[in-house]
Amino acid sequence: MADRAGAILIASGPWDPIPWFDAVRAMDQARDVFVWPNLPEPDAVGYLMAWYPPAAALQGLPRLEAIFSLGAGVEHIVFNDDLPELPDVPTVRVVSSDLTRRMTEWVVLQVLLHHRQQPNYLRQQRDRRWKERRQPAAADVRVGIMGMGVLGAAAAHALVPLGFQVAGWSRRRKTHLGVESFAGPAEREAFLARTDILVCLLPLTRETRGILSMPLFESLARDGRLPGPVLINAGRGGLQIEADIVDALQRSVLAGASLDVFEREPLDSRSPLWALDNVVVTPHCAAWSNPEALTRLILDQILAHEAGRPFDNVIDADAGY
Ligand code: NDP
Ligand code: OXD
Repeated sequence: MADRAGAILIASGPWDPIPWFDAVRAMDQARDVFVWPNLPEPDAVGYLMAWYPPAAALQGLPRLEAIFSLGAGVEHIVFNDDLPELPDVPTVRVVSSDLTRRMTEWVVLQVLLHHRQQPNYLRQQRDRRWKERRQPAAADVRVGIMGMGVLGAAAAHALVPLGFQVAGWSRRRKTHLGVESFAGPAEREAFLARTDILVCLLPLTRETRGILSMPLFESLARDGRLPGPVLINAGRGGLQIEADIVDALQRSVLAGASLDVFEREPLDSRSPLWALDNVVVTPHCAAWSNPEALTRLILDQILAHEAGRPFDNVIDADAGY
């Protein structure tokens, strides 16, 4: 490590940096690790571990070699107006079986919850009311996943064996067993028109911002076996227009929603979403970034890079994900 700047700087924005610091320390005692803003040797920093990093943390790092996002999403780095021009180094995102399994759990939970009409049964239970509802088979319900990357594909592979008709929409066509693939803007309407439960696992980019809006909700299938279309979003809050979601739920354009992400987080206590029937609100916890699991991956990548191998999971800066 003598001729290279091998130290790590952790700039974890709103997240507590200590579990990340402790994880690096436990796994690599030889490496210097600093926690922003405590940076005695900027010249020594080769790697930045970042989550909503403050602007100053990206400046004055002359020997930086890579930025590691502490989550799968990277819009907090690439589309963050508060940041200066990014250093010309690779930005690496999280691809981790730990994070992927957590997201799969959340998606399957929300799909089943709406499919089995659990919000209605919970309301009935509160009212001590015994009423069986007509229950379609999973085989009669069409799930559509927007974003068929690491997380979307894993969710699709978990939903297929449950019997759902699963399709995915992405920029490029995919070949996943049992999953119909729709690609690009030209096939978006056909994808929506066959979808009863829409799961959104898109990244937030210039193209996807605000995509979950009234015109899209109105394009979802109206001939399904459930009481109406359902929206499930764990991608990013910037993908959704919350006023449209509220309006769509109130006018039965949507029959239900599960939202893990919001235009502004934390969700304002005055938001009508908290109190709407058939809406499940979770606090951006669908897939927690586990410091031990993710630090192991980051350190493995750093060691591979220092041995002359390329980084994995480098984002495409032009596409923004
Ligand atoms: P990937 O980069 O692996 O996948 C992104 C997918 O979106 C790809 O299939 C890509 O298409 C598709 N896509 C991107 N832009 C478009 C577009 N304009 N039109 C159609 N499809 C598009 O990301 P991940 O699966 O790892 O993560 C997805 C997102 O999930 C993250 O960016 C993050 O925002 C969110 N997330 C949320 C968490 C939470 O706790 N709520 C936790 C972790 C992630 P193609 O395959 O053709 O490139
Ligand atoms: C992520 C997140 O992007 O936690 O990983 O939102």
